[in-house]
Amino acid sequence: MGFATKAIHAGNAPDPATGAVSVPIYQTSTFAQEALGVNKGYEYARTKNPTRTALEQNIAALEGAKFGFAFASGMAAIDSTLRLLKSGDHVILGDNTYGGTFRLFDRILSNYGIEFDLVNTSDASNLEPAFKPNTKMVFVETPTNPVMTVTDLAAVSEIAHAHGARVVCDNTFLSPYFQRPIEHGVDIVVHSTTKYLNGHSDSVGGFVALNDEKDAEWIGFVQNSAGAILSPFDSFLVLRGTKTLAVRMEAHDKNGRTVANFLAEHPRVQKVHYPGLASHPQHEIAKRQQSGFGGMVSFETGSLDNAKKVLSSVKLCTLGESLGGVESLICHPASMTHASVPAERRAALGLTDGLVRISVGIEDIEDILSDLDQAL
Ligand code: P1T
Repeated sequence: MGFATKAIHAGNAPDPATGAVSVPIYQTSTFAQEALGVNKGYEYARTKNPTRTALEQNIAALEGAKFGFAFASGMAAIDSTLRLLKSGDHVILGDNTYGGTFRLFDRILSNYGIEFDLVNTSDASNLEPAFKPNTKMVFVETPTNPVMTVTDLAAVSEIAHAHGARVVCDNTFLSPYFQRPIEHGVDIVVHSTTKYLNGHSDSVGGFVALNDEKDAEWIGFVQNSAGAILSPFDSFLVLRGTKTLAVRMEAHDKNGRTVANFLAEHPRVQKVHYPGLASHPQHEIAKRQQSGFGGMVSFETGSLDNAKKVLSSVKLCTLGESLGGVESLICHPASMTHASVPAERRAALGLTDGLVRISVGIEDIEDILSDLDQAL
C-alpha cells in the first residue's frame, strides 16, 4: 500500500457501531462493562479510547512501526520516551534540538540523575568518543530546529547499537512523508503532532512510534500511569490532518525550495539554512535519507535589528511560534523557541540574534515571495 493510501485508510476503518466513515470523537471518560472483566476492549478512557486508538494505528503505520502512542503534546511524548531511562544513565543529545527538549534535559531530568552531553551528530565521527559505559540513548533531531543540520541516521544507529544504546529521532520537521527514521535503523521516533501531522495550527499533541515490544509495553505503561494522553477531539483533528499529509507535504516542499532559493539570492540575506540547497553542508546525506526537503527554512539577516525589521514588516507571514501549518509562520528563534538555550550555546550553533525562521505555508508562492521581499 502506498503512503497516501495508508494515510487515508490505516486505522480508519468504518465505525463498527454505525458505519460512520470518519472515526467518531468518542467523547467519553468510561465504558460500560457487561460484567466483571467482560468489556468491548475499552474500560477507562485514560487507558484507551477508540478515537485515540485509530490515530495510534494510523501514525504507527506511516512511520513503519508496530506500535504507536499519542500524547498531549510533543514534549509529553518526549518526556514519556525518556522514562525508558533510569537514574545514572547517560544520554548523547544532539547539540541543536528544539529549546524545550534541551530544557527538559537541562532543568528537569538532571534532577533525577540522568546525565547528558551535547554532541554535534551531523558529523557522525563525533559520536564514538562521546560514549560512556552508562550511555543508554542517543537523541537527535534531523533536520534540526532551527539551524537545519542533518544527521546521518544509519551511521549514528550503527555506532549507537554497537554500544547497546537506543536511538531516538525527533521527526517533526519532515514528517513520515519525507523521512522514516526506523527504515534507517532508528529505534524510536517522536513527533510534535502540533506541526505537520495535524497541519492546521489548531491542536497540540505528540506521538511515539517504535517496533521493540518491550519498550512499547513500557511506553504504554507510562502513558497510562503518568496520563499525558491526547484527548479524543485532538485525536480526531490529527487523524483528519494526516489524511492530507501527502498533498500538504508536497506543497510545503515546493514552496520551501522556492523560498530557500529566493533567499539565497537576495542581497539582504547573508546565509540560508536549508538542506535542499547544494551549498548545505549535509546536502548529500539529506538527498539520500529524505525524499523531500520540506518547508522549514532559516536565514541570517546579520543583526538583531535587521531581524526585528523583517519580523515587524511581514504582512502575510504571521509572527508566531510553531510550524507545519498551512499558513506561513515566521519567528525569531533566539528570543522565542530557543530562549531557554544559553546565549553562548546559541552562538556556538550559529543560532544568532540575526537568525529568522520561516515555516513556509502552502499559500500561492508569489504572495509569500512578495511578502518576504518587501519585508527585507
Ligand atoms: O510544542 P509541542 O507539541 O510540545 O512539541 C515540542 C517540540 C518537539 N520537537 C520539535 C522538533 C519541535 O519543534 C517542538 C515544538 N516546536 C515549536 C513550538 C517551535 O516553534 O519550534
